[in-house]
This record gives sequence, C-alpha cells and structure tokens, in this order.
Amino acid sequence: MSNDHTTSFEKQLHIKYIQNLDSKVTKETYEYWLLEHLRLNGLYWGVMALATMNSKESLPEEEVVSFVLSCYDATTGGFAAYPGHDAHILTTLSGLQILLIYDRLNALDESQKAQTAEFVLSLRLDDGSFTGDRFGEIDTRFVFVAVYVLTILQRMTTEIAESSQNFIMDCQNFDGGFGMFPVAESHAAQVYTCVGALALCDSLSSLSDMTASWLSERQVLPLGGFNGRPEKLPDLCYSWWVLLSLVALNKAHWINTEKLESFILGCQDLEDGGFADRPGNQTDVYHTCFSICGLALASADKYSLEEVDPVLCLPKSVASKLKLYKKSSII
Ligand code: GRG
Repeated sequence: MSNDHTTSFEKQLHIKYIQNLDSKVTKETYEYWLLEHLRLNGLYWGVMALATMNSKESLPEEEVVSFVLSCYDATTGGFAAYPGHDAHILTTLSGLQILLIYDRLNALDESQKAQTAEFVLSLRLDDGSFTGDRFGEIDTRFVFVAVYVLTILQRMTTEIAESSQNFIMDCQNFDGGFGMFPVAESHAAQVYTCVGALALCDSLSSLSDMTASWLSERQVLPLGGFNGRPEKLPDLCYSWWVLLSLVALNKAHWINTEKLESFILGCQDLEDGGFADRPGNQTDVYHTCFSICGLALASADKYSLEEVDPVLCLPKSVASKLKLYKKSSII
C-alpha cells in the first residue's frame, strides 16, 4: 500500500478498486469465499461508496439488482447475506438500501414488502428491543435497523417509535454515550445507531449535550482520526460513525474537521485504491465506504462528492424521497 502524499482524493482509483472487488481474479481467492456471510453488506458498502462518488453506473445495475433479489428469503421475508444463508435484519437493510440507491424498490412486489415488514416485526421484543434474527441476539444496532426498514416500508407507528425510544434510552450510560444493551460500555458506533434510531423515532430531543461532548472527545489529536472508545487507537470507520452523529446533533463544529480530513486521506492506498483502517494497513470495502462518506460529510463540494444523509447513510437525493415518521403526523 502506498500513501506518500495525503492531500488529494484519488476518486478514479477508488472506483476501479470497487469494480475489481468482484473480478474473476478475486473470485479465485480463498478469502473471497470465506467472506460469503458479508456479501450483501459488502455490496451495499461498494454501491454506497460509488453512489457518493456519482458513479453507481460503474457496476452493472441489472446484475446487482438480480443478486439482491436472489438473497430474498421467501420463507421469512428477510434478506440473507448470500443465497441459501439465513435471513438477518442487517442484511435485510443492506438489500433495501441497494434497491433504493438504484431506484428499484419496486423490484419487490407489495406482498414481498409486507412480508419483509412482518419479518422485522417478528423480531420485536416486549421491552422495545429487536433481535437480529431467529437466534435471539439483542443489540442497539438492531433497533436502529428495524426502525430504518420500517421507515423504508412505511410501517412506522407511534407505538413502535415510543417503545424503541424507551429501549434506546435505557442503553444510555452516565457518560452520555450508549452501548449494545443496558449497562454495556459506551461505544462510538453504537452511539451512531442510537442517535439514528432516536432520529427515526422523531426523539432526538431526548439527548442532552453530554452525548455530543463524549463523541467530540473521540478525536485523537494530533492524528485527527477518531477512536471508538477512550484510550484506543483511531480507526477510519469512526470518522463516519462519530462525525455523522455530531452532524445529526448539530455539533460538528466541536471537532477539528481539517485534521480529520487529513487523517482520512492518509488512509488511502495511492497505488491500488481503497482505504484502510489506519495509514499503511490493508484496504477493505467497509473502510472505503465509510471514509468516502466521511469526506462527503466533512466537505462534499471540495471532493466533488454527493451529499450524504447523516442518519440514513444514503445519498441525500435518495434519502429525501423517504417519508420519515413524525410524532404529530400519526395518530
Ligand atoms: C445505515 C450505515 C448503516 C448501517 C446500519 C449495522 C449498523 C447500522 C451499524 C454498525 C455500527 C457498528 C456497531 C459498527 C462496528 C464498528 C466497529 C469497528 C466495531 C469494532 O469494535 P472493537 O471493540 O473496536 O473491536 P475498537 O475500535 O473499540 O477497538
């Protein structure tokens, strides 16, 4: 990996990097097949990075949509990571996000959409939390993803919004951050899912400035990147999880954006494209997606990127078509 200069954003290299991730050569590697359980999430990360670079046509749309539909599990109504795998709430969101980006949500008929909503609602527990699948793991990620999917499918109700908000607020800690479940340690990526869930439940006003204050302390200076928890090393993906939470809370001016941009640019591979978690490390599509989204959030104009919605992690042009739940609009 080479990153000997850090001021330019190598858009064309990153587009090529993403296009090559599914090439014949890549498919001949053992690692490619070991990652089958991440395939649909990975496709969303690639498509979202391309859409943010105004280049979603760099992947063959029909092939992409047909792969997404092949992951739909007609028995449950959810999407799996790969055909034949079990459906999971996280991959269900990825599938729908990809269809939204290509404006192909109508590739699912109304009964399939209703079944997808039923799948999500079947994972809901009495305390307002959601499990990820039939195996029962609970995590604040799943609450966010559940209300996100229900928002896409226009199935949000006051009851779901209130019980989700109650569970999320039970996961808040004394430091203002949030963990995976009540009493779990605060973690920046979980804070994003909690801020996102509250935003989709029209309840962001439940938060005091403590949350933004804890988030702003995640910037590790002089490096400029963010860590996910106190005393840990910075990791590029937190540029996204932290910055967008701060943007959603209107507190992005509490961090040094220039230093953050320079940390992100320093994680590029200037020979083969893509971004790594830290300068000099191996690139991957997850860090590539969230670094490009982070740059778009910091300064879309400067890098000629599409503006990104800080809650939905979709291009604003796509996100603006979704009707969000509002407390007063549903009786
Ligand atoms: C709409 C973009 C979008 C996503 C859906 C699934 C989800 C919502 C968000 C995932 C948030 C999350 C929990 C990400 C995990 C981030 C991460 C790198 C965790 C690793 O944690 P540790 O403890 O790493 O291994 P640290 O950095 O704390 O050492």
